[in-house]
Amino acid sequence: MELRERIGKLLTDAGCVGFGFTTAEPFPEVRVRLADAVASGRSAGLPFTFRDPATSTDPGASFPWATSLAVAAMPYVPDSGSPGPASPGTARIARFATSDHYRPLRAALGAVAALLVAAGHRAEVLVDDARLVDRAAAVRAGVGWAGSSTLVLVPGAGPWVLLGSVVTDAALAPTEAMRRTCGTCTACLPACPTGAIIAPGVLDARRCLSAVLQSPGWIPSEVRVAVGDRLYGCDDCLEACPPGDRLLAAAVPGKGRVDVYRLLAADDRSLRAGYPHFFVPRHEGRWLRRNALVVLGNTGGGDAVGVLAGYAAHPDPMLRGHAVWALGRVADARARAVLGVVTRTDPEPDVVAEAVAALA
Ligand code: B12
Ligand code: SF4
Ligand code: SF4
Repeated sequence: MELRERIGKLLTDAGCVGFGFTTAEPFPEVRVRLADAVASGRSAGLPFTFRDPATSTDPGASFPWATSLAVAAMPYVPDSGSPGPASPGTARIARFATSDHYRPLRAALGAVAALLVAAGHRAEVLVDDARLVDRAAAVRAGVGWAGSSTLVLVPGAGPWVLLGSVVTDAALAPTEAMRRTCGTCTACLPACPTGAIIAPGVLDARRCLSAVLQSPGWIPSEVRVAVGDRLYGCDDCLEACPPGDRLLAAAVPGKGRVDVYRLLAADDRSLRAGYPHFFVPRHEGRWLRRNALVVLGNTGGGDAVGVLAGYAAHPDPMLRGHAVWALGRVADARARAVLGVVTRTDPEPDVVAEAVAALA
């Protein structure tokens, strides 16, 4: 069997729904897109591929021996399950993060790399790595097409796939890019709760809830209500995407919903152990607590006042600020009493400003 066929068989047997090959030549159009996103602020200060577009769009910059890329798409739905209907005091996790869904993809690509090495070649696995824009490789290798949501859509699975590559010095004949497009569909644009998809194929990450919930700092007040009951990630533009409907329908509800009260009572070590695959700065639990406080403000009602009042006295001013905002969302005399105390006693001007705004 030819090397390409053996790679394809390995990936298909491992559960990949798409694979293809492309050269390791640079992606000049994508480099321009990245630079444009950084210059306009649309990259929201995210590091990853944005930090050094010249490197992330040129496999040869990191791997001077690179000749080809073998690219694969692994579905994570229906395994991910679905969070099911919202219920007070709970938060949902986007399907890509209900467990470490990258693991089977990494394992499949690891097997491909091992095959290439055994055949006398060099090979390295790249998944969610700053040295390659995964979607650009997938589009050029014909694994899927670039959707208006910016996600790569794969026939049969739609957007519900994770992408990765093996970079190698083996000469693997390229597969053709897909001719398919989104056609007349534009469903993801209005489905986005914050209007982050500002034009087909253009995302403003400053407004994308997926970016907001994994970034450091205070959650911008203008998107806190839109956070709704999301703890981590956002699936709205994927759920709206018709090519993913069949897979989504097979995802059983009941996975990916978290008890917010339990999360807010947990110590740092339990939070790190409970969500080891979440990408939040330095794996600090405070970012998950911040997100949980916003969820409680959006969904908790009067039952949340006790926990929110406790957090309004937390030593971390960032958490106090979000607790105070959440108290303002609870139409309750006890919440207003706590807010009054905060306006008079909190040493942090930002927290006091939140309390004043919450009372207004
Ligand atoms: C930064 C990042 C984010 C940021 C910014 C996302 C963005 N749209 O740019 C944030 C935090 C918002 C994010 C969110 C999500 N992400 Co993310 N993220 C990344 C990361 C690390 C880099 C993406 C990047 O470089 N973007 C810059 C722009 C320029 O490129 P792009 O959108 O990725 O790709 C497009 C362009 O290259 C363009 N293009 C390619 N060739 C050409 C040629 C021409 C001529 C033109 C005009 C354009 C063009 O088409 C591509 C597809 O639309 C990648 C991993 C990686 N190393 O690549 C994962 C990745 C993109 N994320 C992924 C996932 C799963 C998500 C979420 C679904 C998670 C969630 N449920 O919350 C959301 C989806 C939000 C959305 N609508 O995109 C998957 C996407 C899988 C897929 N099917 O597409 C990736 C590939 C991780 C992985 N290895 O699987 N993500
Ligand atoms: S992930 Fe959510 S916030 Fe981000 S573009 Fe998609 S729908 Fe909008
Ligand atoms: S919702 Fe429609 S327009 Fe958006 S990515 Fe999916 S198919 Fe394309």
